[in-house]
Amino acid sequence: MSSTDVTIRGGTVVTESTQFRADIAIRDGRIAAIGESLSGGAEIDAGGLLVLPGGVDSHCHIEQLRPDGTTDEESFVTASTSALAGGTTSVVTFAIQFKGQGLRASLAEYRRRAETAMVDYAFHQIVTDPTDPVLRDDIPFVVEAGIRSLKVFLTYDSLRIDDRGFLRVLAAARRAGALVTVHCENYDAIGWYTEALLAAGHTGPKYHAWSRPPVVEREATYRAIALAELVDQPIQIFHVSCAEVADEIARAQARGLKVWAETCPQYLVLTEHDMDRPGFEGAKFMCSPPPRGPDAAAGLWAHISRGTIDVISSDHSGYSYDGASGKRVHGADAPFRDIPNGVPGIGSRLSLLWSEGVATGRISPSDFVRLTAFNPARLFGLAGKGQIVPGADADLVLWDPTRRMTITNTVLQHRIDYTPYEGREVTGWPVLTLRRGEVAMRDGAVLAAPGSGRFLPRGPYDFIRPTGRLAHGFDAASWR
Ligand code: DUC
Ligand code: ZN
Ligand code: ZN
Repeated sequence: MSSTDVTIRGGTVVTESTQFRADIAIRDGRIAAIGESLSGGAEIDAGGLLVLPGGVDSHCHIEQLRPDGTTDEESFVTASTSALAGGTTSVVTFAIQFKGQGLRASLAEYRRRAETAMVDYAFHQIVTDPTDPVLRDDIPFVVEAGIRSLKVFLTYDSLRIDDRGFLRVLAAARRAGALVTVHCENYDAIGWYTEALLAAGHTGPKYHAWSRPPVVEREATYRAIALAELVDQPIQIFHVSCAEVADEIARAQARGLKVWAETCPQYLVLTEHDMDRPGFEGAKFMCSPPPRGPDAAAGLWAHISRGTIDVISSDHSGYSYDGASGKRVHGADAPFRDIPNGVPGIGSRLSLLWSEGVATGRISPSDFVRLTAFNPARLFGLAGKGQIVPGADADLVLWDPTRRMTITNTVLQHRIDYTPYEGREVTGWPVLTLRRGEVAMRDGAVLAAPGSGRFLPRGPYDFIRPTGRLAHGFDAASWR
């Protein structure tokens, strides 16, 4: 009698380093065996398909709390639905600190909300107000609770911290043992430039890109790296939009600093010209940093190939186009400064990257697995995720590399009322998603039950260990 629950038969397994024909046996939600002629349990025919690790989206904003008590429009149920439909089985999303408050209450509320998720989930803790009690008590508390990454913003009025605050967060992260992720744009430069643009009557969505050109992101990236070096704290630079920024990161990596980088499909397939569509339509493509000029994608692909960029996440941050709290919250003709930033992308991430990356020959299937599942899982300490090895969680996607699809908002199944990729043809599509051995999506039908996702508490892991390199050997971080 077999104790196998599910066998996937006849597929081509793609891992972060190789691909080979094999069957996969699953028991108790985990991969039990990989080999030839396996059988037992429910058998799933993967003939002609690739078997990939379920996608790990390490940067997506889901049901994020807002200071007025409301949340982002995308709920844990709708975001999970879109994720599973698109082949993603785990996410890292954001618990936020509101200025003037600590971390614990909003984390508790966020954990409660996440209980409806159908994907497995972890959190980054956003720190906006690094007071003494937050640094001394709350950061160690959230790290102990399994949140091993912090996020800081170097811009946005309600979120930004200044350089002193950033240094204090870096030091607290090092003491507690957490990675720090950074949104790098220069707050004062954007504010100054924005005032000048508005005064000149340049108010439409396209001027969003003008208000924060690459130099603004490059300067903040350089500064983030330099301050992290001073503290000897590992960091990940989020949403790198162009080669000028990636160049800074490559220089730091070449010097042996623990700096990793992420980009997102919007920087590979959209351009700033998308924000120049008639009327208010350009608002659909507004995110920060903004999509850049037509040559930017080629520069990013070069850095992906060189290994500067480790992760491709969605930065899913949906604001609907027509909804009351979406892109038009300040009116249908609001100046760019008042239009919420963010584009939806949790469900389109994998198909866009396969189509633009693998189908075009820019990257291999194993590169794809590394960028979308293996690396995000390793860099954020998600044990058991992003790998096809015995003992790993049986999060698997049966992927049809030849399937041609037209992306529409309906196909993506998120709550946001648009996708910036509407009408785009892609090659490569997920046909079945298994989450911990359960069929969570088959042919676009999402079958997972709300609440079936699990919280992924994270312990200490290698990437967050400092290098031990300190100027003059003096460790300011240990003095708070
Ligand atoms: N930029 C962010 O920093 N977060 C969410 C969306 C965006 O565009
Ligand atoms: Zn950001
Ligand atoms: Zn983000």
